[in-house]
Amino acid sequence: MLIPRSSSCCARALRLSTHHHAIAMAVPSLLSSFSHLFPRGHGFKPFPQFLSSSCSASPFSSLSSVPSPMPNRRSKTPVAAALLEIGGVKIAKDDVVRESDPTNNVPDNIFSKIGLQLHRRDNHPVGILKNAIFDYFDTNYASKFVKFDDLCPIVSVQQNFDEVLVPADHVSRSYNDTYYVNADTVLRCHTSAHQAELLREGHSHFLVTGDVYRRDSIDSTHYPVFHQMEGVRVFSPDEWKDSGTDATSYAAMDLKKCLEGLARHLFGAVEMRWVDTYFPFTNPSFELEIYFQENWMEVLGCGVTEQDILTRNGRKDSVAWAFGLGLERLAMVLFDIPDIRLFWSTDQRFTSQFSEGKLGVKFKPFSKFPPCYKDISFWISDSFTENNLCEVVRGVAGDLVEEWNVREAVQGKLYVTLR
Ligand code: FA5
Ligand code: MG
Repeated sequence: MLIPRSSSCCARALRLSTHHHAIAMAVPSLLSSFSHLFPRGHGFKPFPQFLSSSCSASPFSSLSSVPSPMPNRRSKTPVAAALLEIGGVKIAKDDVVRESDPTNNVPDNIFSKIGLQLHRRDNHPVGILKNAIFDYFDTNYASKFVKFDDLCPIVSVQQNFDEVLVPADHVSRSYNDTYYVNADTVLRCHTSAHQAELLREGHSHFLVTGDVYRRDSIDSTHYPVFHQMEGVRVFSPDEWKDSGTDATSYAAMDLKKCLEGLARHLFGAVEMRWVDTYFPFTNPSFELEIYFQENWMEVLGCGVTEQDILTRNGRKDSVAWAFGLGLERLAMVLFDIPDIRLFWSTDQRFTSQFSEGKLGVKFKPFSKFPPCYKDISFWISDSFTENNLCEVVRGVAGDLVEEWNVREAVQGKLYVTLR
């Protein structure tokens, strides 16, 4: 099934003038802000027709096709700030979350994550990891890789899918898998959305880091908002012509060498394996898996860029490789963080464990209950035993008291801390 497109700017203007007086003034400036996103001929065509679809969430490596329609569902969670600015683009909440618009499936709880940009916080595990990866590339490639980490996550369907050759019926395009702002505009579901425009701008070595959005399964390694780093390296014919191998094999070998080096730089000795896979934008394509908590965990996808992408973007005689790293997944291995949801914690017991440039830190688990410390002191008799008092505490608070520490016992007085 194709997701239909038609431009209905008029219908949108009408809707705004009849139902949304309050935001009508803000919309022209928002639209002109969005127009910066499509500077090279990507027309911004707001609010075409919508058809939703259903199926279990699938990654890009899936070959299955777009499934059949299902109704739009959204959760009711706290509302975020109404106006954001990312990479110079102003984003109004009313234009990203519109319950009454059938072409829009972005819920409040997803909007509330836009602009948080964990990857730009030097004290956050995702930011610490990003900087460590930058160090690797700067050291090994003489700072040749240009870095982008503030590109707006609201992109056109063309950028997110068409320009990286995602087939029209690919499941990742469905409303079931992707957050649509309108039928032509999405919250990027991978940083590959920026590949083509950066190639067109003439970049040959670049890294794009950003937040990406997917309707996906619920478990400790999946979250609907996570962070990816895209890497692209373009080779000119001079670079492989004396290698004794063909361009594709040359690029594939270089890619694996680069990523294995990165894994060693980050983790030292770690068990990893390459798995052959499929992506619409690379051939051959691979995934790297790392052994973590008694399971193989997929941490990145990569491959040799499809020639068509290079040709369409002014690199006809070149060959290139590209990768997309899942930053949370790598950070989970690096810092021993058992659950991807922890990255969003603002609890001091989480945030205080990490600091800029510190890679060797291992996460120390803490209670899932909010902190609540009680300092208590008692007069005690000679027959006192700690276990007697523990029985009393257990009798009153059950399992809510997780730890009991005697701070001091002097002259018939006992000082304890309960947590
Ligand atoms: C992609 O997104 C491709 N764009 C990667 C790529 C780029 C391939 C360039 C080739 C060339 P995939 O859907 O497999 O591929 O996601 C890449 C990584 O993101 C995964 O390996 C995983 O580490 C991470 N990831 C995917 N889904 C989630 C999720 N829901 N939560 C957290 N991390 C995720
Ligand atoms: Mg994958």
